Amino acid sequence: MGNMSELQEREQQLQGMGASLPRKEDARFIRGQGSYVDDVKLPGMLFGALVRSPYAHARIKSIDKTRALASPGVVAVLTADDLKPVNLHWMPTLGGDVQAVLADKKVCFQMQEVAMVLATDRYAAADGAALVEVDYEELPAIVDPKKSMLPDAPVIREDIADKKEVGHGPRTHPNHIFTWEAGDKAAADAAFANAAITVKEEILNPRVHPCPLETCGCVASFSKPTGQLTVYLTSQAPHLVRTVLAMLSGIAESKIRVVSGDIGGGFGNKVPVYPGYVAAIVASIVTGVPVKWIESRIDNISTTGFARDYHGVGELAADANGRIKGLRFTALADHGAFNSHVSATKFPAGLFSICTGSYDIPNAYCRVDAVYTNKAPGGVAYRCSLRVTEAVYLIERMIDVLAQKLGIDKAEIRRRNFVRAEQFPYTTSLGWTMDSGNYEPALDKVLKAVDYDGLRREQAEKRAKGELMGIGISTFTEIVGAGPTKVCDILGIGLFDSCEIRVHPTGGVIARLGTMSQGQGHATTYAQIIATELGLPASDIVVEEGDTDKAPYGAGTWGSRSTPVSGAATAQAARKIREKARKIAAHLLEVGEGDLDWEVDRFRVKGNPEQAKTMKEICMVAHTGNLPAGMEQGLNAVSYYDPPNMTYPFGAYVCVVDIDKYTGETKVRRFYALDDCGTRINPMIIEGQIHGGLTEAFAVAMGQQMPFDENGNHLGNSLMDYFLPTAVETPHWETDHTVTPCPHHPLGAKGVAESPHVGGIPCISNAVIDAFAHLGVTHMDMPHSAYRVWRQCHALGIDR
Ligand code: MCN
Ligand code: CUM
Repeated sequence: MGNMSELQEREQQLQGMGASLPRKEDARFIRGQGSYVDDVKLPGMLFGALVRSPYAHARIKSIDKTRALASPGVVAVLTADDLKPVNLHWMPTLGGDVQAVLADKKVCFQMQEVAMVLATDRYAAADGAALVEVDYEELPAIVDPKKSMLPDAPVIREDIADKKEVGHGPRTHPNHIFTWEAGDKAAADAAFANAAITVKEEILNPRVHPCPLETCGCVASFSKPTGQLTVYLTSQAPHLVRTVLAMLSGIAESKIRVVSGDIGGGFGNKVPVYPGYVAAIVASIVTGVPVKWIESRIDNISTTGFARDYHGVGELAADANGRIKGLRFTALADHGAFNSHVSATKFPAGLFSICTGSYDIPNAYCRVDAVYTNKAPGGVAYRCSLRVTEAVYLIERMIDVLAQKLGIDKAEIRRRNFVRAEQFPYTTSLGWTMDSGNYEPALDKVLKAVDYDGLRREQAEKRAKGELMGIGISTFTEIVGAGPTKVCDILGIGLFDSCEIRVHPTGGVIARLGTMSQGQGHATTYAQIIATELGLPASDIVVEEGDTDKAPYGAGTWGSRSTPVSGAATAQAARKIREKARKIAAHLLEVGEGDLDWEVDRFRVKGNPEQAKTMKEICMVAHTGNLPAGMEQGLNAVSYYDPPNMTYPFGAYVCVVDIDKYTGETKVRRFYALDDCGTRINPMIIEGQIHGGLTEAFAVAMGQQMPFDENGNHLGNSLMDYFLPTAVETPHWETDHTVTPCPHHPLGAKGVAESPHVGGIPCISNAVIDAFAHLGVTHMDMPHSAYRVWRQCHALGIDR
């Protein structure tokens, strides 16, 4: 064996798992060398501009294209009537519904796509769009989901008014999408009937938008001679988009190529298939030249995948010691005018049933009713792992409400209810089997780091002086890595993921994956996994994603699934290669395979360590004729990984806020975040993800909201109105970690990217509300903007 320092040196040179390797992709990004969809410029390309509806609900009586067609540079104007002959005026959604590509007889939300104007440049297209004359007859709009299913509510979706179901069970009203439930209602009801104490609260997750820096868009290029369709598109899930395009166009999937270049932020906004994409594709098919369509900021905020709009009611039942005996959570989900959000077929309400959180709750029941309203479609986006954000917000808020009612400390009540380390794998009363966790040490570490007892003493002193200080805790568990194909599919396609690795003669490696980075650093972290598994330096490992002609099939990057699913596929593919390399090494060293030990970057003969073959040497030999009898050349492998279970990362967060009772101004004084995502591949990238997710949690908790008036007019769809925190507003984040490996993942890793958002929002809310706890306040809805916090102070009469 080599001495330790030599070994360590070799290991360090690999820059494999555990190294805080700076992101490889940043060398391009910080020099302005990224290549985004709007950078794609093809010869003869036309520009598409969408004509959008000013009304939230209206019948289209007529569309007059004359003036637009006469406008300089305008080549064509497409409407639903033009798409009908090719049957492309409607398209399937990833939620099992259909959505109008261009409005067919009526519009169902403000800014809905009505027509596409094609012109020789972007300005001419915009001018032309302004000249399309649409005659609307306004209809009454439904904005409040609570009014959606009233008996006399106007029917939003006349196209499916008679359908008894839209993919997810019986509908009870034309504006009803589905009802989904989990758990044992009778058992939960019994727990409530027998409980010493019960609490109940209405809790809103308002409609917000992830607002990525780069808006959505595409360049569609159809070649008439070959029948080949190439679409450059900002998608988090290029293969799923290709499948949807094949389904809706009838073009063979082999003749469709979807290419996602660099993505300037996705955050779930770039999962769905949008009408603009399909309109641009049809436009290219019709005109025979490439067509570009890029959203404006206002288009993006008003029409593409928003998040949340979840109207929850939480109930907990407990004994006098605060041990929770029962949980009942219901939610009314506003999906807008079309059910377009991504969801696994069997989980139309996403993974909401993870709402028992980190707690051992014997009886639970949850139910989600989803309805149509005259608002833009969506609901699942924004670092959310399919409604986990809403679930975690509800349980983390409700446990505070319970603690308050019982007069038990908010850290103590969590400790009393945690699933204990020895209970894992732990099956929740709503049916999930959580892989691993170690909650109490994580909480204790955080409380010690912030001197929790000292903070509570300081709070008591401040309260005595009439000042407002709040301490928020969240001890959340996520569910990420969708998911096992036995329970998870989208449009029938199982949610496995893939990695193909090719090793070249001199030891360079190229890996191609079905996922798609939007800023998560995949080019770096997948290379690190391969570096460790194959003993080849990460610097020589190239990672490619996003081109469906090159990468093996996969469901893409969302729900923090890249590490849990594709990270595992990467390890498995690399291990297949290492096993072949072992055979070659055994052949070269004339020993049995079992006589070899793997050591960092080489195989050594047991008992005779001077005899060794490095991976680099084996790479070359694999491309010669000197191979074991019958073995083919090459060192390539592909793995399609079907995860046996989801992964359940967790964290313990503490937030301290100071509130000015005269103005409502709220300052996050301290935020301490401990995350546990099992084995950590790149600690620096994880920290970056956590900073980003916490900043987005701060945005949601403190200021983001998409308001509408009663006619469905959007009241805040520009960055003048919509809160995006900059470095000026953003608090300082302190991070920490524990490591509880995932028992079923080949590397022991869990996902992490969404945890800080999911765990951060309730932590900040809990802190704000805790500041008012001694005054009897149990809940305040987000966002906790200064005005709204001041209103609370005013209602309590403490602002004078
Ligand atoms: N990682 C690690 N060790 C772990 C887990 C993760 O080093 N145990 C690293 C991974 O290797 C990867 C990164 O952390 O480089 C995130 O990995 P993972 O948690 O698997 O999440 P995904 O890569 O699947 O990212 C998806 C997630 C989602 S769903 C949203 S929404 C979101 C988020 O990522 N959108 C983002 N973070 C974002 N960050 C940026 N910059 N831009 C977005 O659009
Ligand atoms: Cu839900 S936002 Mo991410 O899963 O793409």
